[in-house]
Amino acid sequence: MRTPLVAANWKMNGSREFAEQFFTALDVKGAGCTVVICPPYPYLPLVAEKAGDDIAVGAQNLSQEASGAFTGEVSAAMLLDWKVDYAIVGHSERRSLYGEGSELVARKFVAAQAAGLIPILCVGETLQEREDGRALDVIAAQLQAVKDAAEGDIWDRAVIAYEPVWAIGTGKTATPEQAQEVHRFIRENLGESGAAVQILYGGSVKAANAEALFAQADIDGALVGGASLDAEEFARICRAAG
Ligand code: G2H
Repeated sequence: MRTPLVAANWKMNGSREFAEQFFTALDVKGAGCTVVICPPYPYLPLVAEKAGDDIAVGAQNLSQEASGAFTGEVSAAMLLDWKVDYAIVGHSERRSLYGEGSELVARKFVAAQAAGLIPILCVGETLQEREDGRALDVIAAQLQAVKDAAEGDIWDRAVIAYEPVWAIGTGKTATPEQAQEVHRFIRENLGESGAAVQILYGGSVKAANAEALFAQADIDGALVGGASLDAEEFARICRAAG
């Protein structure tokens, strides 16, 4: 039995005032799922304070390095100092806009786990890759990079988010059946560990489409971008998952 999980990815949005108002408006009591808020780095302390014990905090990225001369980077240990539990790694915006390849993403995954954070590993294909019939091969390769870099039972302390690149921030959501097909594939790809891993769907999730997505057998929740900036809408998505 997997606990549903809904994570808010604020991306580079928000302000101190926004974060304060968000928590005033957010009511996820009794939602029946794990709720994670991933704000931009500067708001992590404020979000950690506001989140209290019932809501978890995540970072949107982290360094693969532990410490040293890496200007502008933030390590896993620093995130732990701020009561951060989760870290998104390999979001498609990091892959496409900041040149993060699967090997680097795998190093970030390892760094997160080594420090005690739970990585939320994002995988997903572009529209071209889907149209070429290569979606599942691309996702298998993204997973393989992590398997090659990490040792031991890595999937019992990890979350996976399937985010088809063509559905991110575009308003186009994968149909529940399209998403389910990929989620099932990911679970099977992980072998015995697959049954227990939380696999989230991401890509234009909103309250209006959440229920149909969560009704699928292998969809355990969502990584929510745009709709997570509205506390009431986000709470509705959390309740649909629970
Ligand atoms: C995908 C998602 C959250 P959105 O990037 O990671 O964003 O819901 O805006 O498509």
